[in-house]
Amino acid sequence: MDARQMKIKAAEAALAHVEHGMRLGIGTGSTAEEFVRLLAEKVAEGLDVQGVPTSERTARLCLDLGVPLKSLDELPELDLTIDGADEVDGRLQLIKGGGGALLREKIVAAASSRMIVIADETKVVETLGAFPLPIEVNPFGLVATRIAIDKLAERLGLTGEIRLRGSADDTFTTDGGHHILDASFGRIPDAEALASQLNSVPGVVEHGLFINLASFAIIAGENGARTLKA
Ligand code: ABF
Repeated sequence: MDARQMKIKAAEAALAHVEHGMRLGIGTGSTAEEFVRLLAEKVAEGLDVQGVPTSERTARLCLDLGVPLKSLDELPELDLTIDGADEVDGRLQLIKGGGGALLREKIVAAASSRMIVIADETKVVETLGAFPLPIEVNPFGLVATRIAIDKLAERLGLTGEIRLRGSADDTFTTDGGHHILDASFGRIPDAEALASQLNSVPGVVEHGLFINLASFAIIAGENGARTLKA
C-alpha cells in the first residue's frame, strides 16, 4: 500500500462515522482531502450533511466537489470534525499546523462534540516534538514574541531552533493574516505544560498542540486501519 492508499483507508474508516443530517467540521491537508473526495461521492448519492471547512483550501475543494458548506457562525455547534495531524501520541495529544491551518482547525475542533483524527502510521510517536511545533503569531512584535517563546522554552528545559516559516521576502501568511514560527524542540515531554504556557504569551495567536480535543484516531498502515484510543 502506498502513502496515498493509506490516507484513503483512514478516510474511508472515518466516513463510516458520518451520519445523515450531521454538521461536520472538515479538516485540512492531504489526508483530510481524501476524506472530502469520499464524502463528496456520498453527498452525490444523497447523504445530507453540512460542512464547516477549516481552511480556504478545504473550502475550495468542497465547493468544487459539491459538498455543502456553512460558516462556523452559521453552525457554531458541530457533531463531528474529521481532520489530519502531523503527530499523534498514545494519549491522543497532537501536533497540527504543518499545513498552516491550525487556528481554524482548533476553533472548529473545539466547537465539535467529537473529533476523529485520520493519519497513517508514520504520524504515531512515543513523544511529541520531532515534527517542528507550529506557533501562529501576530505579525506585530514578531521578534519580541519569538524571544518570549525562547525564554519560556528554556524555563521548561526545551531547546531547539525557532524559525519563521517562509523566506525573508516571502513570509508565510495564514488564512487569518498571521505568521507561523516553527519550533524544533525534538522532544516535548510535557505537552500540556508547554501548551498552557504558550497560551499566555501575548502575540501568540494559537499553537499546534491539540490536547484533549481528539476523541480517537484512525491510523492506517500496511495491514489496514486501526483505532487508537487514549
Ligand atoms: C492538517 O494537515 C494539519 O493540522 C496537519 O498539519 C496536516 C496533516 O497533513 P497531511 O494529512 O497532508 O499529512 O490536518
